[in-house]
Amino acid sequence: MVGIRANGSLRTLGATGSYVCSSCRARQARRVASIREYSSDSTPPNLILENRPYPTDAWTNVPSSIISALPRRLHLQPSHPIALTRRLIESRFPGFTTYSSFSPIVSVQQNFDSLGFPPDHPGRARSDTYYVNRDTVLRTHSSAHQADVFRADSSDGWLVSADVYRRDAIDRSHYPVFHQMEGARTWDRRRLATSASANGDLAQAIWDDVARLPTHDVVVEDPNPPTHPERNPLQANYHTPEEAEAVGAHLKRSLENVVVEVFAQAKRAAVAAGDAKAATEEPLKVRWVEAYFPFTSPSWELEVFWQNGWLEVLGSGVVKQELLVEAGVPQRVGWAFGLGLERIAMLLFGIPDIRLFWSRDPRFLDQFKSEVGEVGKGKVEGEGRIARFQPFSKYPASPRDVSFFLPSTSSPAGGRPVFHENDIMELVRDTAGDSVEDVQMVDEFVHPKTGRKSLCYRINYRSLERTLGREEVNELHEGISKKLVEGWGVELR
Ligand code: FA5
Ligand code: MG
Repeated sequence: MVGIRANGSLRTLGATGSYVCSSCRARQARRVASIREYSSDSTPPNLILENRPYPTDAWTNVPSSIISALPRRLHLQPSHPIALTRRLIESRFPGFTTYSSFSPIVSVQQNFDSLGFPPDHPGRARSDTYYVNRDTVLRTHSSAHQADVFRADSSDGWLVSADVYRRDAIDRSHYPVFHQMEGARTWDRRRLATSASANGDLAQAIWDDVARLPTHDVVVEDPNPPTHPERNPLQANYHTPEEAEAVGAHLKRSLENVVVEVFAQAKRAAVAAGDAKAATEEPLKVRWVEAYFPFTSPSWELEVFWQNGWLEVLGSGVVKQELLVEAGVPQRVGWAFGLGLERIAMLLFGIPDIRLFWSRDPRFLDQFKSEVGEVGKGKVEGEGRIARFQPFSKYPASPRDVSFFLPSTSSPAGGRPVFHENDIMELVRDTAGDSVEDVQMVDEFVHPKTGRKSLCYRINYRSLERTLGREEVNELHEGISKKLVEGWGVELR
């Protein structure tokens, strides 16, 4: 599915219904068709997840590497950069109720249906989502909890932090497990009607709250109208244009304040680490772009200029009123956002590679521990600290190519799953784990005589923790090649 971005570029719809970034788009364009033969004997009758058995079926596609990541919950580990980032953002939303221990195993209803994803939405595809079975998935976003929290929680503001799972590429900013924070702020029309302030005028009451938010002096690029009839429509059955505009203004100021604070702290940490360049760095650049999500309208994404490019940090919008009606709170009106904690943590700590968050190496983890005192021989760990990441070493890279012909049958016959680039990513991840820095397609052609498709992927082996031996890399690479042949029926070239 393709859409037009505010800046005119084309975008495709991604796993959570948002439009995806240009690098993601390039990867998606490389979808190639072939048939995957699922050997039923390789899937056990049950998957044990979080100590509970889940029956498997033809939809099951959760590999062991993902199952072993389930207990990690980096957002809850004391002094882990993801947890420190969570706490820093939470501190920008005083009075909000916080949740951070909802199970990542959710129903298809929670992850997709409750948010209004149409049945044929590409985000539901098995190439993008980990299915435990037909009805159960590993949540692909923290929005999976929106409806439940709106139903159960009567507070005006709440935040949900969560580990989320997506079949995705392998590179420095993508990992199949990452962490999101969801947030929402709503206003209760009924309560407003009986309160003296703003004379029951919802838009005015929201503007009064905007005036109470802290201000900042960062210039934000925001050429977008409050709503747009085609690109970003008003929910005209439910909201007046004035109400939608006020909600959008409150949303934008609240989230700009988060990013401004993150950058202020990042700069402080860099200066403290003796990074003279940081002190004179060009000012923070931030912009809002129009977006699309099935569960908000109008919708926007916030991007930050970082390392020579625009980095998308969050998606957001005015909550679809149908969702609030369905959740039993039709009187509430407001905004929601979903933010990538790794993306923010990479900015905050200067962490260059997303795999580092998964490291158990004390040379990484100890950098963010605060030592508040000493008891006996050992140090007592405090709440952690925002410190500039100091790389401990850059080990050499070992690139290896794998070239192969896909099987000649190329139509997804019999309802079997279609081969997708994410399948190679997962095979590499499952075989070589975090010893792979990135995987890129370097060549693709169709044989003029046989019509068969050939692909070549470059797998860049590089550990974050040590130098990999030549033999070791060869062994990993042979393992991957072998699994491509056995699992997918490809012919190596
Ligand atoms: C969503 O996930 C929506 N649920 C966000 C939302 C919530 C919109 C509430 C409206 C209301 P998206 O797929 O764009 O949207 O992801 C949100 C953020 O998660 C991104 O901006 C990015 O910061 C982060 N993110 C997405 N994919 C990855 C990934 N593979 N690795 C690391 N971070 C990611
Ligand atoms: Mg997005």
